[in-house]
Amino acid sequence: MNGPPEPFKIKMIEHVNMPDQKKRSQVIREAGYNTFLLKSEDVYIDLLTDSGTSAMSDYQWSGLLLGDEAYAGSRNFYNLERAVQDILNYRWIVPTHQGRGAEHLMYSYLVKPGQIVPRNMYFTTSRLHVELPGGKMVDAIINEAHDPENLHPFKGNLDLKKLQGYIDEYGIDKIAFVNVEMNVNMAGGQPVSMENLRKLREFCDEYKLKIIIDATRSSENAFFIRDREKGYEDIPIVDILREMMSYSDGCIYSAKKDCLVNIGGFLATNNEDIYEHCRNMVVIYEGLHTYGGMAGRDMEAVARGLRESTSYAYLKYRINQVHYLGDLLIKAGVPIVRPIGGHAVFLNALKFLPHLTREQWPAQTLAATIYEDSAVRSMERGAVSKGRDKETGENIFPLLELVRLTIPRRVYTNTHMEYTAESIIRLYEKREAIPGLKMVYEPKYLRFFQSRFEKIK
Ligand code: P70
Repeated sequence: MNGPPEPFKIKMIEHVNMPDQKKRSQVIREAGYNTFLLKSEDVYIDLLTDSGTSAMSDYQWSGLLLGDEAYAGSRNFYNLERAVQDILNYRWIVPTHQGRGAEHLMYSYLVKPGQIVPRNMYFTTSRLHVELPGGKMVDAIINEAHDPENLHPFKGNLDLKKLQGYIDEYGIDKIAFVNVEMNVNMAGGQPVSMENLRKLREFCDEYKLKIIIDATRSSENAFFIRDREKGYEDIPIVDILREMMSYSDGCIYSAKKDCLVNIGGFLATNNEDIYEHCRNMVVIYEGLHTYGGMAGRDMEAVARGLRESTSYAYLKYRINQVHYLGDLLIKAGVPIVRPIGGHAVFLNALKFLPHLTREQWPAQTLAATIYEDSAVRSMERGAVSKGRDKETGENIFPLLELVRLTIPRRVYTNTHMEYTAESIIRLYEKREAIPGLKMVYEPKYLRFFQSRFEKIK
């Protein structure tokens, strides 16, 4: 058997379409070879993202009917507050419509113009919310994370020597805070170890630096700590999460991932100043501090989902499914990021399509080609996502030029994984015949969402 069986059964299904070859070629051309611009009804298996795409449990769905839609003081807010206190061990929470709402409130308070924010690899929205108040995000992840084949078990770890280097170079006053992402998305879903968090806390205490966690995929990170780190083998996921968060001054959380909901987010902290400021700001940008852009029913689903995400049986099944897909590809020799991460399998497009130049956008090309072959939708995570250098205006070509096959939680079966793997293996066998793309439209912000391409003849 391929890992543990699902710790649930299916109660309701959603029909999906399988467009034929002619239709697939037509719609991907019309979408400017950008998978973000495809209509969902033209997608058979949607691996664009694990964000907001999970299947909720009957316990979560039933919670929706208990939504208290009062403008102020909804009971569901207090349920969410209690869940965050119990599981993440923070005293105060400010709800937001989704993760970037929390990033906006937290980072616009903590970042002053000219300051830098070291982080274990950038994330697109996080970097933008550091830049908008005049800051700059700088990379502080260990070098192993930039090598798709390095098998380090905690490739999300921060490099304290790099942090020291930034302090020496910029001066301590120029560091706004240290940002730690759990199960680092852009590195391939790679975890941070507890030992690294502990050492980081000691390091930051010496300099009185704040640590803010991007806790978006923290339950999955906790699973890897239990599975890979000595001394945590038998520790409940909740206890691991509480310890992880105890090394921080606060977190932002996109509930659309590990909390198993379609919409929602929050920030949480034990720092009274951060709480006071964000609770003030939330009413300007999101909504009253007891709903922050979410309906009461959404907050209930987040509260219940956060609790469900701490089930070890669920996490084991979840991460095992991601690894099932990755292992099928490894067996066929397809180049992917290793170790296989928590939420997605990342194809190494530079190795998959070595005949393309970086300006022919190998990852964008591969994502479009996979759709054309099988109606499986994936996402570019390379130079198009990385964008341009703010000072020079030139394209930045990161070492990682990847296609992300992101697995929604509790949605697809292993047969769907096999179908996906077969398409990619088929393409790998005829990879030399795959032509590149040229960019014909580029928006100013977060260009990967809306840029358009044409096939190079
Ligand atoms: C994804 C999504 C969202 C995200 C995240 C981390 C580590 C914050 C957020 C923002 C959605 C996405 C966003 C931008 C580009 C592509 C995809 N990640 N921190 O698919 O949260 O979306 O709720 O505002 O991964 O990885 P939210």
